[in-house]
This record gives sequence, C-alpha cells and structure tokens, in this order.
Amino acid sequence: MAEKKFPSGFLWGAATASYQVEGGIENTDWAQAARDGKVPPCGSACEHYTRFENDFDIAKSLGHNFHRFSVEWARIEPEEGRFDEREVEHYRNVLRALRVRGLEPSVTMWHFTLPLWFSETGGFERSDSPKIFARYCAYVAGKLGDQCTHFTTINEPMVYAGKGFWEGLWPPFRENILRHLHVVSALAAAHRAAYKAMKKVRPEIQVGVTKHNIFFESNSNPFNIVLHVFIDWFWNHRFLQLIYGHQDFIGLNHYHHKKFGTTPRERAAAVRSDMGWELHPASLYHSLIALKRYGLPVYVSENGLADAVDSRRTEFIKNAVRSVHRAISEGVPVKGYCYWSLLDNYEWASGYGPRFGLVEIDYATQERRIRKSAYVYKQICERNALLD
Ligand code: IFM
Repeated sequence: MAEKKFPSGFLWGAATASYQVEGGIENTDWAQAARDGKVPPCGSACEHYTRFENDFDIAKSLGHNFHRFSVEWARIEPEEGRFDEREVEHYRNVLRALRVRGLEPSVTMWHFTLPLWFSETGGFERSDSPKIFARYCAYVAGKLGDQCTHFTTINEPMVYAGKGFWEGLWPPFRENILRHLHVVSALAAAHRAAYKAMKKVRPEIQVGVTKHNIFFESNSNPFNIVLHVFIDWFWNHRFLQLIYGHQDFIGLNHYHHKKFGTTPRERAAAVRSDMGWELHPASLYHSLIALKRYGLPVYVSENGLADAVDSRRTEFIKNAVRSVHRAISEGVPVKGYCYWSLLDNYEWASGYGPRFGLVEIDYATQERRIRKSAYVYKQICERNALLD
C-alpha cells in the first residue's frame, strides 16, 4: 500500500453553517419565507446553539483539527446598527470551545440568511449594502479576531445570487437576470468593502470568500466548447476577478461536475448522491488546479455528499483526498480540507431530507450517531495521510 502523505500542519475538519444547525433563529429572510409557506421550516435544527460543546467533542474524537462555522448576522445585529453583545459572547464561547479541543477555527460572516431588517429594506439591492455589510464584518472581526485568524466574508455568492435572483427558488424569490447581475456586483463590492474594513480593525487576520466552483468540461463539439469556456468563466472565475486583490486565500466549496455534450451511456453510468448530483472522482482535483492561476493559498472549505445510508461516503472522501493530494503535488497550495458537513442539517429548500453529515442526527431525539465513513476520515486526519 502506498501512503499519500500531506504537508505537516495540513488542516482536516468539517464545516457547518449557523442557520442550518443552530436552531431557534426566527428573525431572518429564510424564517419569514418559512412562515409564508415558501420553504420548509427550520425550527430547532440540530440544537447546535446549545449542544456545540458536545458536537466539538465528537469532532475532536474523529481526529479533526479544523472547523469551519458561520456566525448568524441576525443574532449579532438584530436591528440595523444595534449589535448584541450577548450573541458576540456566545460566539466567543464557541471559539474557546474549539480552541481548547485543538480545533483551528474558520469563521464565515454570512452564510445565505439575512437579518429581516436588512432583507425587508432591500438586502443587497440597497445602494448602501456594501457599507452595511462592511460595518457588520468589521464589528465581528474586532470582537472575534483575537481568537480566530481565518475569516470568510460571503459564502457562495454565485449560489446566493443564482437561487435568489435568477431561479427564484430562495429568498427573495426573484427571476430576473438583470437583478442577478446587479446583485453579483453588489456582493463583490460588499466583499471588497468588508475586506478593507476587517483588515483595518485587525491587520493580522486572513480574509477570503468561500467560492462554489463547478468542474465544467465538454465533448469536442465547437458549440459545447464555447459554452463550457464561457460558463466556466461566468460561474467560476468572474466573482474572483471582481474581488481581485481583496483576498488572502480562496475557500473552495466543491460539489458538481457538468459536461456539455454527454452521451446517454455516460449519463446512465454516472454515480449520484441522494441529491441526484453526479459524483465525479476527480472533479475536486480539476477545480483545485483551476485556482492555481490566483497564486493564493486554497482551503477546501466544503466538499461532501448527501448519502443517508452511508454507502458512498467512504469512497467519496477517499477520492476527494486523492484529488487534494494530487493538486498539492502539482503546485496548488492547498492548506486544509473541510468535509460538508459535521452534522446532518437543514438543506435549505430541500429541508431535512438530505443527509450530508459525518454524524447522523435523529431530529426527534437530537441523538448523534457517528457514521462509519467518519471513522475512515478519522484515520486520514490522524495519520495526515491516506493509505491507498
Ligand atoms: O448545505 C449547503 C451549504 O449551505 C452551502 N454549500 C452547499 C451545501 C450543500 O448543498
């Protein structure tokens, strides 16, 4: 058996996001959409808000030394310009709980859910949204930056703008391509403003975004080649170009492969997750290689699959680790890998059906059950290597 060894100090862990796991968040656009019957209710989720220490005990027992989570904007700034010190203290406790367990934290400032006061006054369509977002991010960086050096501002800007303003499936349920383009620009401006404001308060911290990138390819049909090249630029690179010079690292969230011009045989042979997403063994490798051009450290900030019976997760994780190892050996400075997710959680418009967790949640009892694949990942984390 050959050993695929990782650089010393490589970070291994899992990610969560506040709204998807904490429970009890009612003052957001998503909670309002649930009250309006447009998306499934989130309710108490995994009760991670009160059970985080127990959950971090599990992460530590699984060999993790890294954990990505998000702070909930609506908790911290429940009214415009009013910040809640008690919620800041809560997240300081979360950071302490990670640190005492030897888990390096990575904090995301905003992961899809907007405070109601912000969404009801126009959200990122407001002309002053970059200023408002930067004020919030600078405040959080000031309060948490002594306990965390690794921050991302925006989670998956293209997904937020695509689902909310193009497909009309997520709040604010718009289907308008011009609005979509406007919001992508506004998000880039918000990130740039936040980056500068955070670095002013805490020059020592590292700030980036988490970018959802897809591995696109095509058959040899010229039309498909042009389509593939254009969509690759539009989805994967445009936002990163808009924030050029305003990021210390890139967080890569990776889930998808899309080939333009597949044959019926290829479609039939594809292995899929419970979400119907194709599981391409080397797609993470290709997505990492595509980030080499930016010359920045890269963290795989999310990568995972929905697999309720845990029959594909082990192979998925091994393939992902092979991809990261290969990308590093070809010069991509990958510094860490976060599986999505530590826990089963609220999967947005799909509710609680999909099961992404290394740890299964029984939502009736809040019992945590560690899946078998989590132990395979544990071996990789503890050895800092894959025995292949
Ligand atoms: O659950 C989401 C997460 O909030 C953002 N990235 C993709 C995950 C799976 O869909």
